[in-house]
Amino acid sequence: MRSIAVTFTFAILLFWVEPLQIHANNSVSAFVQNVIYSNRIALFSKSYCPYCLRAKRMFAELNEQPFVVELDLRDDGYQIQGVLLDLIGRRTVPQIFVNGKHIGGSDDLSAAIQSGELQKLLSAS
Ligand SMILES: N[C@@H](CCC(=O)N[C@@H](CS)C(=O)NCC(=O)O)C(=O)O
Repeated sequence: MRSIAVTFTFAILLFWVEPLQIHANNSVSAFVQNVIYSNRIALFSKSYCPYCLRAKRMFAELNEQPFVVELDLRDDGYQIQGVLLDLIGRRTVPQIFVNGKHIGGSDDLSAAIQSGELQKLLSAS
């Protein structure tokens, strides 16, 4: 009798909690997609991260203002990092997108500036 009650409670919890989590993940995923595709430059960052500061400095030197999402300053920062992992296979910050195209982290940004690829992508908008 007790095991039936436990199974029943577990089933109720599963049916309740699972859709709530899927809903939360969907809205975080929609937020990430919106940030990437609605901004010329999107920068997923952590406020204390030296690589992120470096990326911000590189954009400042180019007189460009990225749209910055500071993951450590948001309640859903960990989930955003999970969505980014699914999307691009990377968990580190910064992650930079220009006109919807994934550039990568701070080292990749530096390489894209050196090669002229970044300026090419920026001039598309
Ligand atoms: N080579 C990478 C290094 C990035 C990196 O190591 N970032 C650290 C923060 S400074 C990180 O994401 N650590 C894992 C985490 O914060 O979850 C780059 O140039 O972007």
